Amino acid sequence: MERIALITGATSGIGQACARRFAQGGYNLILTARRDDKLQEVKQQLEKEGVEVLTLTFDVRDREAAHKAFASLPDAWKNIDVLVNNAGLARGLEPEYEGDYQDWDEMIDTNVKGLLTMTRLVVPGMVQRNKGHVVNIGSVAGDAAYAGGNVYCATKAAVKTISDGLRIDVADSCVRVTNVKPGLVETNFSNIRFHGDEQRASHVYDGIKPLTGDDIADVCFYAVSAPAHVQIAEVLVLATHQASGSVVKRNV
Ligand code: NDP
Ligand code: 8X3
Repeated sequence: MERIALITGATSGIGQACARRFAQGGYNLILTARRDDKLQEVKQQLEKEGVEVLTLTFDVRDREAAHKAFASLPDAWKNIDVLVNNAGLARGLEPEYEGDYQDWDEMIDTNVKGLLTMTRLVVPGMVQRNKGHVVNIGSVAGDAAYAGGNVYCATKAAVKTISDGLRIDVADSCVRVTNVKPGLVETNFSNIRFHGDEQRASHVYDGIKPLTGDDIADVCFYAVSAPAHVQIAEVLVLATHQASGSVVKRNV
């Protein structure tokens, strides 16, 4: 069996780009997300390129479904070399004191608790085999809050701390942990953030050339491909005219 990468949120954006990049790099793939039709499209496309792809359709917020999906893997596919914890989202940009409870729950349950569930499922095998790499998709949003970012920023700050904690807990093994922190990446992210308001979403990238999912996938693959003694702990990746979560120079 070739090396195996499990990528969550592989139906769109950064996760789908990671699927393509790891496929090019010779990995077989376990791809997960909620939308089965999209997962099958991605699988069919990659299989044309000679990669073996297994899909698991579940919501990372549903811990029981995640456990069942993982348990359903054939034994050979349980030896996961790379876990890309990518599934995640932002909802809204309201001031914290006007935030929507449902939006908050969705972000915390997906970005924090979903990521933890996948870590809890996959990493024991990595530690046992003394081999593996966890790539957590954090964000520049986790470095400092920006206006209206409140809870989303907090979830990404949690991803940083969770990554740091895991790195400590696996330091006596050969398992490595990388927190990749992108800035503005043009994906479906802003459509989801603004509940399908495409007009509002498109303005997020006005006057700036944003990053692409492929840019982030390249960074994830680079971190995983580093020599075994090199642990790229954290990478902040910004578009050239973005300086931080709240400083973006447009129409430069
Ligand atoms: P997209 O909306 O394009 O992709 C999000 C992916 O996550 C989809 O495949 C979606 O699949 C999956 N997903 C969302 N919720 C769940 C869930 N509950 N269970 C399973 N899968 C889920 O956004 P991006 O590619 O931009 O986002 C990917 C990650 O990158 C997120 O963690 C995001 O916070 C982070 N990020 C994004 C940045 C950006 O500017 N775009 C910048 C920094 C970080 P499905 O709907 O089929 O379940
Ligand atoms: C996504 C980047 O700046 O929209 O994490 O929060 S940002």
